[in-house]
Amino acid sequence: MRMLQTMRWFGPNDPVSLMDIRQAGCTGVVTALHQIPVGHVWTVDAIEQRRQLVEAQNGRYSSLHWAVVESLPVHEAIKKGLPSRDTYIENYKQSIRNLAFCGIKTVCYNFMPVLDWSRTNLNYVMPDGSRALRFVWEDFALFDLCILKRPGAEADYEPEVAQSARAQFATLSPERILELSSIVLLGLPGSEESFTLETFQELLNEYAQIGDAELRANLYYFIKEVAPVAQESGVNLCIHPDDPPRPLLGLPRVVSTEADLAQLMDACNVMANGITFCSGSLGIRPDNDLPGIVRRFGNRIHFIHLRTTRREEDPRNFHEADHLAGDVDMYAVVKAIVLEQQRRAQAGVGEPSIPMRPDHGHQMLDDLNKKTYPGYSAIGRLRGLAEIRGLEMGIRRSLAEQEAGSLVENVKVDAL
Ligand code: DNO
Repeated sequence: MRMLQTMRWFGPNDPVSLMDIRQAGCTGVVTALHQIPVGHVWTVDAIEQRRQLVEAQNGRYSSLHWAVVESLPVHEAIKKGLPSRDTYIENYKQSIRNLAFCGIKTVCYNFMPVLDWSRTNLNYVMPDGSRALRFVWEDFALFDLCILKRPGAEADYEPEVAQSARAQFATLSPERILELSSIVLLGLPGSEESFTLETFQELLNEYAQIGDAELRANLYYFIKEVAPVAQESGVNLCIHPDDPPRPLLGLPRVVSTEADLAQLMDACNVMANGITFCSGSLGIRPDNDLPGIVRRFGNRIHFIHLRTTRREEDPRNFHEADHLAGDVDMYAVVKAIVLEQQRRAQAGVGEPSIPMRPDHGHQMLDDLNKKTYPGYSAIGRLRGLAEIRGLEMGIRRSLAEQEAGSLVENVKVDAL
């Protein structure tokens, strides 16, 4: 009754193959129909085609199955609460029903306006020569103030940060300016497209009237519509937290803290309204108590991303650390997950084998010479998964031994 080990696969164009994922020790695959434009219905045909690709059996190799959709993206009209949102919500419901029909029952999504995750460096060199993803607040300020030149950006940065970003900008080569812009403007994970500065600014402008309260209301409106349909279809929805978990570029972010998660869970009190517990994103904030979140939201956690970052001297900066060597206490997190799984097994309610993927990994060894999706090279994730697998096994065994030990103790006491 271990966690279900999975890896993300971006589809047939992913340089990491299904065979690689199988040999990493996974049985589950996490994928999405990235080719379908956001907001369109995922038809049964399209889902089936992907499922067959993932689950194709040739009799010789161990089988894989499509365990989780990541992501079924939410159309911007829904996030903005536009009148057209109801049509997109109906489409979303239909995609959920179609996925359920094809036997795919776990669906991850996020509610970050315009952007998905944000970084400023995709090639940060670690002391061992491997490469990691990094976020530097001042570089982000530089992009915002000097490259994008977003109206009103000034107000979002301390004067020292703004000043030093400007000074640094003056020294940047055109190549680095281009590089930084393309990193921030990278489109959705799995897509080859990215925004231009102009289209990006237009998209930001559309949020001018949408603050924290409006975005929250739009999220709760959405979940109240879709979660009952998911519940009825036997599908578990699970929201991915914001990454990084704080407002950026003047855009609100409403899934960053435990209080945000609690409010969302309360907005529609059904099991299908669940959480993707991403230790990497939530763990960027020191005020998020990760094992506590697992304990408190236990039965609503339908999918797990395990990864950790390390905060730097300026705690707004971070880089992605080795899976067991960052700010997240991975031992405490995995222990809380194991206990939640045991609770489910004993209660006979919920799926004890929660799907988990090692989120991101360093680009290392042979992968340093390959072009892969940022964060999604094979070997770094394989390393992360192997470490987590060992940690999980150690925790299970020691819990079982403790329990057996206390049983023996009880027998001794009873015999006295
Ligand atoms: C980054 C991922 C996110 C995640 C989406 C889920 O690598 O963790 O892009 O897939 O936010 O909707």
